[in-house]
Amino acid sequence: FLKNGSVVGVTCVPFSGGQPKGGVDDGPVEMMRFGILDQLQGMGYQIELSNSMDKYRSMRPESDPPIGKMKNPRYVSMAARRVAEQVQEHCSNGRMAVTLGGDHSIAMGTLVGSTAVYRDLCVIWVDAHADVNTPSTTDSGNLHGCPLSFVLGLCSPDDHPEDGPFGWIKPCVSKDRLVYIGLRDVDAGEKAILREHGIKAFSMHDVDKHGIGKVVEMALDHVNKDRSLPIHMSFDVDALDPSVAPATGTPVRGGLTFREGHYICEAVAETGCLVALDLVEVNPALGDPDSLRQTVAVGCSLVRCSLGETLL
Ligand code: 6HN
Ligand code: MN
Ligand code: MN
Ligand code: MN
Repeated sequence: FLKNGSVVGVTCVPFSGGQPKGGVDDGPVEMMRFGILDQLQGMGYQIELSNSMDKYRSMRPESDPPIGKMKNPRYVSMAARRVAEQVQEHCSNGRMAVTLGGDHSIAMGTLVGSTAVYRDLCVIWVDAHADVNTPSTTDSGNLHGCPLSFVLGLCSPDDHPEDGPFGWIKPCVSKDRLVYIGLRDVDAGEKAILREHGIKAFSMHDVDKHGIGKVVEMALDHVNKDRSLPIHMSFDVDALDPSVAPATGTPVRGGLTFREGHYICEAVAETGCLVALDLVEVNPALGDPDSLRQTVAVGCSLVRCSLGETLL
């Protein structure tokens, strides 16, 4: 695995424009306050921190009317574009890119950034949701439910015109290099997309049926048979059961246990192929101080495990 002294490039993205609830923009600062950087240093990593905390808030355009159903399209685009630059910068310098969100719309940026350097990478998306709505299929208009449709190239030209705010996003993730774990709240339009494009997904039903060990093995076999391709894992904390991670904007019952979530991270760490990790949707404003502390703690713990903390 990554040796002592390897560098982790951390990007903090205090951004909430991809969904309506305030507070998720405080996810990164709370994880920092909880000591995530010291913890990673304690594991032997060197930290390179993108100096970005304030930039995202000041980026909000004065006027950002919806485009079709999409809410805050310009703001989401500008933030994601900056994330892309920062992640690309980390990856091109051989750092493991760790991005702390923020809502999940920022993954448009993390994936554009990581794939610019690692063209053959595969994506493991751990989430209660599929986040593959297009600007047409979305019911909510919240762009945190849409990042994958942009990077997979699934949007129609009308939804995603060259001269629109997202024109800078070209297809960069291939359908057969994406796999989901943890799904249990997938919109009808998203189910149609997954079926039509044959995108592999392991739902909570599969986790119950096969157990998490087998599911992760099948997921890795699907996208990374020889365990030789770089991996980008995008971990939405709402993949965990709300009893484990209560402080998040779109909780769904029946999620991953504490151990199942950590097992995924450990198994990915064990491959030695992880090059980019997103940890998103921690919202410290939701729930009582205990839920907040618990959710921030579990977020940090998932990051550490993905970087090998619990491997012997
Ligand atoms: N997330 N499918 C719903 C929507 O609004 O499109 C929920 C999306 C949740 C997104 O949790 O990152
Ligand atoms: Mn989610
Ligand atoms: Mn839904
Ligand atoms: Mn998500």
